[in-house]
Amino acid sequence: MTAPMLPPVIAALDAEFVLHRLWEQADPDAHLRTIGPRIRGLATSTLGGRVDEALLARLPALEIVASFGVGYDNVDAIAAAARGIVVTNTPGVLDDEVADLTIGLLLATLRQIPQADRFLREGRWLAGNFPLSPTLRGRRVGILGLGNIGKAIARRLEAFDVSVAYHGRSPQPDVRYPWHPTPVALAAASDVLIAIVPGGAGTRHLVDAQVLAALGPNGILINVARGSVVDETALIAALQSGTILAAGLDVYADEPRVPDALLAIPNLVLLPHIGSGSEFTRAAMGQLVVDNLATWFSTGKPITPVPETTALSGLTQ
Ligand code: NAP
Ligand code: 8YV
Repeated sequence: MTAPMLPPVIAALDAEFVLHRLWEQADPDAHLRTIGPRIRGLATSTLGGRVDEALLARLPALEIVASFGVGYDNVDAIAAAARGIVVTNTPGVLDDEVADLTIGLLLATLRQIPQADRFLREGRWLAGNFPLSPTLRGRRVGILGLGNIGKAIARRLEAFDVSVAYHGRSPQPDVRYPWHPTPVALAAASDVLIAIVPGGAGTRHLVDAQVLAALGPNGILINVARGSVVDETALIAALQSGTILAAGLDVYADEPRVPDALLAIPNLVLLPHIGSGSEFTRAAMGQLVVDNLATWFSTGKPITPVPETTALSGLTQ
């Protein structure tokens, strides 16, 4: 295990396997030199550093990388596949939690809920009412990445009586929301843009200055995907200049470091990557890490292999 996971996950893996805790080693590099050739399974997360070709080369007996989180941009899954190593993630068990948080972040951004809380605590209500806020009423919402979580967000938005459209690399035949062929086209047709695509090279800066300009001066950006998906410099400029109205962020380019320029912007709600961060959902994600490892070593079939390594796992998805 590269970084600490929840105590029940550690206990479950301890019970079934010989668990090496890399983060507890005074010299992790020297420890890897000693135990690396014997390691058959790796439990990791975004906190555990990148699982790349260099690390995989030090683990010649590795069969499986079980990553905590549905996004697995922390793992070079193509390099793993080339070495015959299965990679698993934790899809499905966090969709509702992340979708709930996204709606909360959207409403907090529009109705300025954190700003209103600060206003009251600072005693400013005594001097006059909190200013009127923007509204969700009448807004068109564009979802960038209509996957499992994007669909859970869309279902919730229907109850708020707003229209939904989406962009992905191709239209989904069984989806009735309108599809737009580019992020710019989706932004131009939206007053709220919600990013919930995977991170990595394929989606780097998908939301750039051009997309923000298309979203326009009444536009709201919500990013619950990965920091790499949004050009942070362009976003700072867009918020400072009024190119867009406001934003809500759960993810950043260089977590947990958040640029001072973002911290100084008032029309911005900032969360510390808590999309899936309830005890209930993190426990379910941890259990799926355990189950993937246990099932792999008992049956040779993981539960949730990522697409890049599905062919290795004897499963079709
Ligand atoms: P998913 O079911 O695989 O959906 C991903 C969607 O993104 C798909 O609909 C896919 O559509 C689209 N997509 C992929 N590459 C794209 C590209 N280059 N351009 C446009 N669209 C693209 O994944 P999910 O479970 O919904 O999770 C999505 C992501 O959310 C995760 O990978 C993670 O980064 C992020 N996440 C964040 C948190 C948080 O705490 N903030 C929590 C969970 C997940 P097409 O294949 O049609 O393009
Ligand atoms: C995780 C996430 O908490 O699942 C994801 O992709 O971003 C979060 O749910 C994070 O990956 C923890 O490592």
